[in-house]
Amino acid sequence: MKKKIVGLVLFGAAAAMMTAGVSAEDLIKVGYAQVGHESDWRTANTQNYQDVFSEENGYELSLVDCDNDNAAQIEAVRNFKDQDLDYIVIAPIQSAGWDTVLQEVQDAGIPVIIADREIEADESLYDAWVGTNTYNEGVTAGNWLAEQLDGAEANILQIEGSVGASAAIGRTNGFAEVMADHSEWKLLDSQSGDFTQDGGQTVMESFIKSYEGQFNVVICQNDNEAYGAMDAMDAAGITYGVGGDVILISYDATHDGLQYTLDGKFNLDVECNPIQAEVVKGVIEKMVAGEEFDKNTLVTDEAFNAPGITSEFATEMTQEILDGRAY
Ligand code: GZL
Ligand code: ZN
Repeated sequence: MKKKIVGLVLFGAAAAMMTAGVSAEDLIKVGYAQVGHESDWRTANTQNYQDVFSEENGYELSLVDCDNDNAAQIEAVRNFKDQDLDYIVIAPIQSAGWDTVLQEVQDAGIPVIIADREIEADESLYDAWVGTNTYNEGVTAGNWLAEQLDGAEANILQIEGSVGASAAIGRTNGFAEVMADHSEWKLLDSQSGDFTQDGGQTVMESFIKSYEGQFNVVICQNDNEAYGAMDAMDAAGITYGVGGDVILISYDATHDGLQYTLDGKFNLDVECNPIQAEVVKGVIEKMVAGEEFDKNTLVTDEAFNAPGITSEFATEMTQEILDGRAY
């Protein structure tokens, strides 16, 4: 009889725990050193992490917005280590400079997942990577342009992302690989707009001063830069998009970017999918369970071009696609 009662009492306590949700100390503590708040892409990525790594899902998320400041990001990771969090996720502002702090974290026995972008550190210094292939995104943009120009000349201006960011390096190098096959293309200039709308506008204004009337292609390495470039071209009376004098290519395919693509203001928007937190959570769950997990998981992308354009490298944008997007 006694055993039964004890059983009931224990069961009751466990049930109470369950209904009250897991207790604070049972939450899995995840640190996320986020790039910053430079773009709509980043906002969508941050919201996605906050939705997925919630207390209801059993997590305590410490998200630090590192404001595009590399030193602040390294410090945030060091602080995560000192707080002895369970897992550390890093979306690296810069590709370089990670070896020392990653070694410290590894010595402290905390698993590290590199997310979104890439780093130049040896892969033995982190446990997993979840992100997109921005080199391929650049190749896609190049292949689409070659297909559409079909041998016609291109005088190209490029607004790059943040200096030293793998997303900028990848897109620049991927596009350059295709450009190398086209002697009829000329890259007039390529400067960083730091993935921001102000940066895109400032760089485009300076480009217009130097190259007005000489360019027929503008490539912006994210949608927010493209919004700035559009403002600068509007102010200078330069037409762009379908039927315009300038082909406008962007990256990210955020909601507003795809709206501009649907409207024919963007000729092409190459997707870079920010909805990555579920994949990262899947890796952490395997780590928690002591199960095998993939070292590298690619989050797939596609590309969208304006209606009326057929392409082997991009999907024709429609209202249905826009309405069905997660971000
Ligand atoms: C790409 C991501 C880039 C986006 C920008 O993976 O890191 O950073 O393209 C964002 O919009 O600022
Ligand atoms: Zn060619």
